[in-house]
Amino acid sequence: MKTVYSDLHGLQHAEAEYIRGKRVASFEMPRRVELVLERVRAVALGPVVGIGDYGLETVGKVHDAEFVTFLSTAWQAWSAENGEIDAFPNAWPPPRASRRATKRPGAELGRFCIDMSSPIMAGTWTAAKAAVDAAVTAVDIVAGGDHAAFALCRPPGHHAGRDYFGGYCFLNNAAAAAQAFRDRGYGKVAVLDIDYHHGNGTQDIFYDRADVLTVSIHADPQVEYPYYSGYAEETGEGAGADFNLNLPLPWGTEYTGYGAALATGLGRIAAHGTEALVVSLGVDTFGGDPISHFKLVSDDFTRIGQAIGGLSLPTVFVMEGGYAVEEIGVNAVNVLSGFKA
Ligand code: SP5
Ligand code: ZN
Repeated sequence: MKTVYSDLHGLQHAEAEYIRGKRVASFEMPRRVELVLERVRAVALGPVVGIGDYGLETVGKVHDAEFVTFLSTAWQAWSAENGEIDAFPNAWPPPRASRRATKRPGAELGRFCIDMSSPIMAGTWTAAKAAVDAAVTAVDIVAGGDHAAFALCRPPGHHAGRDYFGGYCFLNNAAAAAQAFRDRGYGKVAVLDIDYHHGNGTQDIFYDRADVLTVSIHADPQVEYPYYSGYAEETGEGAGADFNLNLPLPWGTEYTGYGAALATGLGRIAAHGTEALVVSLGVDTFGGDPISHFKLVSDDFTRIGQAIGGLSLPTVFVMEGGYAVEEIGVNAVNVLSGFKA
């Protein structure tokens, strides 16, 4: 399996985030994917290739134009006012407030940002765009005849919606991959999100569409980020009714419970008549993850990969979360090795 990688990801290197009132070192860091790359090489998973430049066409199909303009110019506006300091929102629009644009960068951040974990810095846009390009490059590798490919990208993407960013995510790499499959003639596409957190952004982007089925297995949002979505009753709307499946699981979930939910999700993907699959590959379901509460062990990731491989679908894996940095390489690559076996 080919791995798609660009070192432009390193331009996103947040110093800090805010968790429960505390300013702490960012859990999302460049070293995460560097260690996955090391593991890819150590097990000889396959060739490592660079990214193509796909411009803004696919991005524009999964994100609103106003949002894309904001994100690509946010640092320029913020740093002109505040200097070289990581950008966080300083206010959010309350319910029923005006959605109109303001003249202040900190207020503009509040219009598009959903949390205090995702600072914008000088290289954020370049890094986020390179991550999308990695995901779309992986789609082209599969469209070109490979059975599967791995987009080893960061910053992650699945919390980024049509017009918002957060949860360490700025542009939705997996959604761009799913859309790219559609644009290359795959009629029915599915996204399987196995990150510990609900893929709220991916759900948002495809919520009213039947051509891209979204399935997410994640921690119960009543107690876990992103809190305001990921519930089982969210099943899609309009043409997309019944094309979104959320499988929330309790804290403490081990492979017994996880594997059952995975089988349910894979069954739904098969029933969809899926022609191409995008996997949002988060490994923050690992028992040793510092911000999560599932109890998977490293061998469980191999079993997850085997189960996904059982679908025998053209598949693009897109890297998402996973913060047990020392084990992230083994865990992520176990999924890929299990898929191949
Ligand atoms: C891509 C991805 O995995 N994003 C995750 C963003 C999670 N941000 C909120 C983290 C909340 C941590 N909960 C407290 C744990 C403190 N030990
Ligand atoms: Zn996550």
